Amino acid sequence: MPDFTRRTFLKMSAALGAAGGLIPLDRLFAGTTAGSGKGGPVVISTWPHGLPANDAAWRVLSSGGTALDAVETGVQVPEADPEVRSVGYGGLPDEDCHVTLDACIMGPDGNCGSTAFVEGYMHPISIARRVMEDTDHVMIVGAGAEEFARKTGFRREDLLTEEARRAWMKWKAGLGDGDDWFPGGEKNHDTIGMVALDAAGSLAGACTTSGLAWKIHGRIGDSPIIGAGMYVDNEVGAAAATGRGEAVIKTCGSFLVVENMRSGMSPEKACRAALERISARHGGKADFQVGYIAVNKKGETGAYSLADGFTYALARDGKNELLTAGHLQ
Ligand code: SD4
Repeated sequence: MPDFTRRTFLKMSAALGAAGGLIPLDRLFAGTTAGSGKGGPVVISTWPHGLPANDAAWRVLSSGGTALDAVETGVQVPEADPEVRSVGYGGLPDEDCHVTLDACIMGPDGNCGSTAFVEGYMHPISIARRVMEDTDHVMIVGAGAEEFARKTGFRREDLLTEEARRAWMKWKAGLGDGDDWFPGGEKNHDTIGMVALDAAGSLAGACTTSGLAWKIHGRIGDSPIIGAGMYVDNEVGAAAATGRGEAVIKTCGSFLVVENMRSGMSPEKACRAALERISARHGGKADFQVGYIAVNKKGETGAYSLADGFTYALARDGKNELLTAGHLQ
């Protein structure tokens, strides 16, 4: 199981080259069966950090790997990137200055694993995968998850960067941003959710986050909750969420998106309809952001958000592009 360190991240970044750390996808796609605009392989993930994550996922898919390996490998990139302040290493801490991480993963066979409120391990997504594959449980959290990670060979490390500590001190002193869910999605909440369809037609998904900055110690969002932060049904499609986790949990967000696709909606319509559910509960004036991404069994993709400003990365057909989702409000 890959275990990235800051050093391997930096090496990987160097290997990826200058322009935003991206290998041109025409090279990555060379010799693969991609190219139809539909069907696999395809990878979709949230926010601009989805671009390098998609590149890593694509390398797995284009060498014949599975969607499950692709999404785990893909989301490890922002987990290891200290510049991404909402995922893994460098993530902003909670109100007591603890970096606590949440993640989940799900494969085409319907098996899934999850971990939450974990400190000191850079790759909660890989802990979640171990929970899925090495136990008959779905979710292991907190101190128990840290012990599980230690016993299964993960290395403990300090995830609080100097930059994140300084941001926390500023917030603590009342000079920083509040713990708002900024509608534009620019500030304190940029979970990576990723869903993929491989060349064999199998779906998988992963979601990993440090959650809301300055959250109450012990708070867990939607990201590690199967059916909320992410969901896969290999007969139908897969979806993942970003934004205000509480609103996503209350509506079983990713599950709802997949169920909407089951009833015949396109991925984009399915995302939009799930957001309408949230919006209606807030009188059409939700003052926070939620975004969904989705892929169906045919490889069609879509995304939508409550507020303006949700971007997502889509890799297929020789391109890895950052797109802006349509929005409800
Ligand atoms: C959470 N949904 O912890 C996560 C945060 C997030 O984009 O998505 N940020 O509620």
